[in-house]
Amino acid sequence: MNKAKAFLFDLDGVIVDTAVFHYQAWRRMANSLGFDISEHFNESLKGVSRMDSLNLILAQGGVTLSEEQKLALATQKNEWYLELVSQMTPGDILPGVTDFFVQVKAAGLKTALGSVSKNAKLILERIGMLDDFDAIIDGTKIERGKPDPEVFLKGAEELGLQPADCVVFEDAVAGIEAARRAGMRTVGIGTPEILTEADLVVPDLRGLAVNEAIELPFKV
Ligand code: B16
Ligand code: MG
Repeated sequence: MNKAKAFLFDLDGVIVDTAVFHYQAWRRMANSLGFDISEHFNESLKGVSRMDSLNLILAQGGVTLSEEQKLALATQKNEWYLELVSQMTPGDILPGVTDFFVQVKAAGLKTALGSVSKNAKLILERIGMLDDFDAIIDGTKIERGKPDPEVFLKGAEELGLQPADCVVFEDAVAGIEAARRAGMRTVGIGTPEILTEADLVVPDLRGLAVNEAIELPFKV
């Protein structure tokens, strides 16, 4: 097995927990339409693009709208979301991330961000990590959301590396599938019961040794 030359990181759920803010903003929108969404349902929105998320939520509430109305709702949700994100600070970086990045840089690995969020750069700026990535692939650079592999394939391409050189860190089922379809090894952040397809699953980056991820084999 190739030793990895680069680590590709999802943003939401791996570097920061913006899922709670997405949930609050989507919930506010659903409530304004007369229904509610559960925390459990919110799990299925992780890693899913803004418009795809909106369609799933409207289907959940049994609401049919025109494309124009949908765009207006997505814009409103994003404004509510940005109000929450604007209050983020470096204190919102998830446990273990900062130390892990120190080790990753010391090992000479390249890093890329692979997020479908159009707000990814703004969030990285808020938490002081904008300069920590050699490549940033976000929702403004891709046409297809996860589980399509585009976001991670573009990451490898911008780094000038092959998929076999890359290990992806992901918290979402759709993200693990995207990475696997890109031909990359995966570290799931969460629980093995949910991230069943990941090559290795850890609860967070605290206890993970960089060398273990560099030499990670595909799960058999
Ligand atoms: P935005 P990731 C994803 O980020 C989120 O997990 C998902 O819930 C969100 O709908 C999507 O970004 C789009 O975000 O509305 O900010 O463009 O997990 O790929 O980092
Ligand atoms: Mg995520």
